[in-house]
Amino acid sequence: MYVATLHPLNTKVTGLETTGEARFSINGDTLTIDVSAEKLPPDMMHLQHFHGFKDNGDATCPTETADVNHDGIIDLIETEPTSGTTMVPFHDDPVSMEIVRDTYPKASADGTFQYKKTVSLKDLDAAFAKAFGNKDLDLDRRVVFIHGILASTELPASAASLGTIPAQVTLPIACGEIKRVQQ
Ligand SMILES: [Cu+2]
Repeated sequence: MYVATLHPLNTKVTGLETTGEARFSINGDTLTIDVSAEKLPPDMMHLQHFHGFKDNGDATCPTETADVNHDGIIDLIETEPTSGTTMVPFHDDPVSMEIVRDTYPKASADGTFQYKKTVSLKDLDAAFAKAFGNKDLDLDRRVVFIHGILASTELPASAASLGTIPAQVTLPIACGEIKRVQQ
């Protein structure tokens, strides 16, 4: 069993103290991913993934110092030095490894969501190895991010994102380091 306690990020932008917990339970060949979160920007879909380093360095959550352009925002690109890159998505089909997909969890009107997905660990390991060349997920060296603020939220042009995806979609709003725990 692995657990990440999710702490808020970019609270000045969201006006919210987004928190949550991600749990990873391994039972034989199955991996069950549970994420619960609250105080999210409501009524919208939130991207969520684990991020990490291809070379298996230890990913950590960004702090205020990650805001290297001093625009008051820790954008997705600014998380890369501490947290690595986007690795495995938590939507309807994590094994697909597709990052752009419209089946991530949607926060309810009260700003919460519950996500639960069980996948074949063998299939996920194989997809992960194909994408990143690692044979093991190495969960305890990864971090979980929840992303996304309301599309109507104004951001400075300096808030960077991936490709053509609006920065509102990828802005990190919660992060947690995954730790191994005894069952
Ligand atoms: Cu992510």
